Amino acid sequence: MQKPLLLAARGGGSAIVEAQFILCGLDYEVDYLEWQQLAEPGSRLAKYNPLREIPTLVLADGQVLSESAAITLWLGDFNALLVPQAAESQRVPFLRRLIWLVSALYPTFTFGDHPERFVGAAESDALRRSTDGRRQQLWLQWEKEVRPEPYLLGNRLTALDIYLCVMCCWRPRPAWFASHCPKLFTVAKRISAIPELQALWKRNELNWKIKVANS
Ligand SMILES: N[C@@H](CCC(=O)N[C@@H](CS)C(=O)NCC(=O)O)C(=O)O
Repeated sequence: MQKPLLLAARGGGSAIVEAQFILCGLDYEVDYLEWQQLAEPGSRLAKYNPLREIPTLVLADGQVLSESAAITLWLGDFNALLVPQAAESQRVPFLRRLIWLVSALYPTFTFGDHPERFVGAAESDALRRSTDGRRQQLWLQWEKEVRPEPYLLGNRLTALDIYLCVMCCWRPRPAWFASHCPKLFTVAKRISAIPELQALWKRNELNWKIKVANS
């Protein structure tokens, strides 16, 4: 059977999906695009996803699955390792937080990374600043609720831990998490140390950022 193809960019949200494939032991191929290629209308990403966002997964039968949460739930249909199933007590908090991550937190990057798509040049800096500030508030909200025992949902490693670990490397960066969200940061560090993920962090240049915050 043909393997699913993951369209990716180094250090981006595709690492959240790639880490899940690796931990679940599922076969896949990955195609890393350069960041500047993502916006190009003629890129190989645009062919599959008109939003031109990664992660975008091309399934063996040719169907396209974009959106990290959709991919996460789809993977959970094959392998329950990282996705609590209906009978598990973690199912509800998992779904709630997964959708919160992609509908409340991820969009702060959508608006802040490309403010020119949403506002005029004069407002661009303000939009980036306000979305950066909003994101910090959201992380602080989660920090209040979380008990890292040892993972975000207790003793059950889930895809939420992977999201956190990758997103911790993005603005406001690991040093901020270490000082403002120590519980979240503890979990991120724990995930960053998983042996099977070391090569992935390296090719995504995500590992050293965690180490810098540690030193
Ligand atoms: N809702 C999407 C968000 C994906 C997303 O924003 N990806 C970013 C990289 S981390 C991207 O592709 N940015 C390129 C662009 O917007 O031009 C998901 O959860 O997968």
